[in-house]
Amino acid sequence: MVLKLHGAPYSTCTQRVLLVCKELNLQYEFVNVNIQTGEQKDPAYMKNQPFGQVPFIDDDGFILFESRAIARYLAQKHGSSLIPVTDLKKVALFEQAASIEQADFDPYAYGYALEKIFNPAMGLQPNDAFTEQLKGTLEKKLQGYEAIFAKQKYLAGDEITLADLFHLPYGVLITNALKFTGLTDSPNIARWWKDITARPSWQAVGNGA
Ligand SMILES: N[C@@H](CCC(=O)N[C@@H](CS)C(=O)NCC(=O)O)C(=O)O
Repeated sequence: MVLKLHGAPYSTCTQRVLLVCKELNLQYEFVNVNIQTGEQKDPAYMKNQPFGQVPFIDDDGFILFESRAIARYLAQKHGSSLIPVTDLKKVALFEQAASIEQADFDPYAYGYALEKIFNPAMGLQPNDAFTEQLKGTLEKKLQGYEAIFAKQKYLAGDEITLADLFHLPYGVLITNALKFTGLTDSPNIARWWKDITARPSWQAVGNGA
């Protein structure tokens, strides 16, 4: 049975999985979940995603949620070099890179987007002091990225991995919608960012495929 991806096309977490489906050239059926009307909170939906969020996959009856876990599962299942599995040191460097994204990038990029995009869309006022703090912390964290990219092409070494791709949905959102310059104004980060945003997989997802 073809892989089913339950998600919302413009949700960043769904995009993270779509991107990997495109990278791997997978056949999949997209099952649209209307998060505007709260379909993700239906009890039937929550049997598959107990937190009432998108996305989840149904791979021939195997249900999996959490966008990064789905990406890792699909990449490993299809033997992709986007996730190293045999060389212990490469695996460790990949885990380091994946942790950087989740600890040093996502909380601040997501928080910034929440305060300035998602909350205002629901009629909530952004907390300006908190927003500045999130943005400032993200800029500071990116100095660490600049130091890493002065020595290597990608976050886990000289080969691209899922850890790089995981940055795309929120990185592009804050760059485009909030004119955040942290991913484009330092030479080595800018080189990395240009490289990963130009990938055909992201071009397809960013254009709504
Ligand atoms: N850590 C989860 C986060 C999932 C998540 O936050 N999904 C958002 C869309 S990006 C969502 O479903 N929002 C609607 C809601 O929470 O009701 C993942 O990566 O899959």
